[in-house]
Amino acid sequence: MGLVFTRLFSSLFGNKEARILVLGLDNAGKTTILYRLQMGEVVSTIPTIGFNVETVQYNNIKFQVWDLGGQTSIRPYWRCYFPNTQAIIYVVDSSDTDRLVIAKEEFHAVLEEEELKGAVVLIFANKQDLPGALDAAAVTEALELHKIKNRQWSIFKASAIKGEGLFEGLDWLSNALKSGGG
Ligand code: G3D
Ligand code: MG
Repeated sequence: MGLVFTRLFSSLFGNKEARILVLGLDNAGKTTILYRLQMGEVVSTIPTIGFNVETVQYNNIKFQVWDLGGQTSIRPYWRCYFPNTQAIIYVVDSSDTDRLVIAKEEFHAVLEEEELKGAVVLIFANKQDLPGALDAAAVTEALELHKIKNRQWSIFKASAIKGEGLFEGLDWLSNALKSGGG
């Protein structure tokens, strides 16, 4: 996966600083995906403001990960991480049907952020290996993805544990970014 990643992303953005946010509820599989991609060292920071951000720097591209759905009081601090964000990778636990409503609300709240309005969105319907996991169509419906306006988005089923679907999603993302989104 490391080499694949290099092939897809090394030519993007030129030397411009770029950011890709990897977001979702806790336990969705974000950290697992980050390690799966083997882009480099994952640096975990706990800023004084109290939420954990994992960062992987890949050339000029910064991948940053944190959990949504916690205390609302820390939300304003998320905005420090919004400038220069070209893409959002939103990760959903497709088997956690109880929390899909929260996952939907958090997702749409993020999309409303002014500084993220140009960002391309890739959604991973993760944990497809688990029994009872909703398929991509059902996750699309649950997240109300049809409400997304004026941006490029796509959803891919994935199993971060098995390493399935990640390439397909990232391939789409790199093409979307090349074609001018983000
Ligand atoms: P987060 O970073 O979004 O909070 P993690 O989520 O990457 O820490 O993953 C949470 C748990 O889900 C982990 O299990 C991890 O192994 C598991 N997980 C991640 N992706 C998949 C997947 O595709 N399929 C399955 N079956 N499990 C997955 P543990 O037990 O380590 O807490
Ligand atoms: Mg994590």
